[in-house]
Amino acid sequence: MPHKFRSYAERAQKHPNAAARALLETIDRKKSNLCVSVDVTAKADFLNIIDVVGPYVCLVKTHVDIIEDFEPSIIATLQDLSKKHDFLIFEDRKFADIGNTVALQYASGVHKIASWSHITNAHPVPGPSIITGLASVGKPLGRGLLLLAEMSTKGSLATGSYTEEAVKMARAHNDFVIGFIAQRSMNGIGKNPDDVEDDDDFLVLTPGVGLDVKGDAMGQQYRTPEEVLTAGCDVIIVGRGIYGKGADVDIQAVQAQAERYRAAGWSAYEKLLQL
Ligand code: S5P
Repeated sequence: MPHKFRSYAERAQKHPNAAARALLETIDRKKSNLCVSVDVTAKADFLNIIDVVGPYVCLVKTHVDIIEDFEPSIIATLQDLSKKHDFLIFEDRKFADIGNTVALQYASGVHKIASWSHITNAHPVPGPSIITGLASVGKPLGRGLLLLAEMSTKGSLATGSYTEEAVKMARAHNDFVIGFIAQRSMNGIGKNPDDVEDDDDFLVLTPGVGLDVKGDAMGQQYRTPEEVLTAGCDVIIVGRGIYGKGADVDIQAVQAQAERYRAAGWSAYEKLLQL
């Protein structure tokens, strides 16, 4: 049986994973299901954007490996901003290797992702050992993992039985896997709808969200916040729709767009609550 629509607050009370609970509580407290993806290459732009969007988001998504002038103090500042504005951090690392290697990539190197990123993600392509590897580092730290069960891009291979197997892998490791990068609700997928009560509570974080354009020149596809919330997604991930496409970042425009997307995501949620 599919779930009736549940509020973020209700889900927060019951969720067994600390990172998932923290995210659901933050969403409820800030009335924001918006995650801003800060895909810029200069340290100054990265930190300025985060400071300005901070009040409007539940989560900041990073690709720290694209920052040209990366230095460890960036992480300390990011953590200060996370406390100042009350948001969680999601390094979009998309791990995809054997367990031993991903454990090293997660814990070590220049970025030491596990030490500061509340949530990270992985491709399920290697099978369950990728979860075991990442959990060996992340679980003791109270982190949460998302599996990429679907992608937003044209021609994505993550469909059908691949998606279904990803959900089964997550269900078997739901002490560490808190949900998915996907385009719709993943609850109940791969279960027999006739004989199983659906007790899944996976978070679905959804990229490919834009209010003004339908895609880019490199295969990205956008839907509106209302479309993705209606499809059963929980968090909208927005990048260029908020920080723009040009080389120069217009910080006032960034703030206006963050507020616009927060309002759109939240009103889509409130509509569903009232159904
Ligand atoms: O299927 C996906 C998965 C991810 S995590 N499609 C995506 O676009 N992403 C990420 O979301 C991508 O790496 C980028 O950081 C962000 C979308 O950015 P935008 O500028 O297109 O909104």
